[in-house]
Amino acid sequence: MARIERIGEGATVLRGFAIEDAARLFDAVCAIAAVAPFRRMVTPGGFEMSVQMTNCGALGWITDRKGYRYERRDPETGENWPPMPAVFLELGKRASAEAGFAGFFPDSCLINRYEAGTLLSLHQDRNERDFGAPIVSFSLGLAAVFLFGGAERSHRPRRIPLESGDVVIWGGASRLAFHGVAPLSASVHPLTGDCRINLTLRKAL
Ligand code: MD3
Ligand code: FE
Repeated sequence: MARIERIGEGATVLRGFAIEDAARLFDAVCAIAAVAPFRRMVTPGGFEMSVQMTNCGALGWITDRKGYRYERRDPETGENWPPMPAVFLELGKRASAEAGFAGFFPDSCLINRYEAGTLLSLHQDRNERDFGAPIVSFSLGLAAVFLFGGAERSHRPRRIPLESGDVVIWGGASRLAFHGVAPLSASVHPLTGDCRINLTLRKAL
């Protein structure tokens, strides 16, 4: 079973929780990306993000010149986002229950793809309606250093290494914490090759 680490109020790492399912998760990501390709989105300020993103589920998170929001359709294809794979839902529910958030029912999954040098600068996830629901994240492939800050941007973040199969549940007082990902180091992983994939299961509505 996974090793449980409490890293903050409401924030729990389940080390290796998804190791046995990592290949199934990655296969599902590849099937989603075949329909809704990874792309670099543009921030409202006009900058292209270094992370490549896609989504599955009833709603998908997007950004463009008009702002950050959830949309039912992929703006690239005009189609609905691909459905949430059963394995995402099942593992997300199990992981959140393990961390003390029973009844989590995600309607959205943002999928991030990092290559060497890709980073995610400090931000809060606040486009969801219900901050009472946690966000559950799955790391696949190359390891990364997660930056876990506080309630204010000025709070210096802690560095938390995340490896393939690690699952983190962010809820309670940590739900609106500032967070990011340090630039990814170049390496190769047997599952994903030269990249890191992160899934975040969310209750957007
Ligand atoms: C802490 N993704 O997609 S997942 C994101 O590794 C995002 O791709 C990172 O931040 C990644 O928005 C980190 C872990 C995560 C997700 C949501 C959080 C940590 C969080 C919300 C509040 C606090
Ligand atoms: Fe985030």
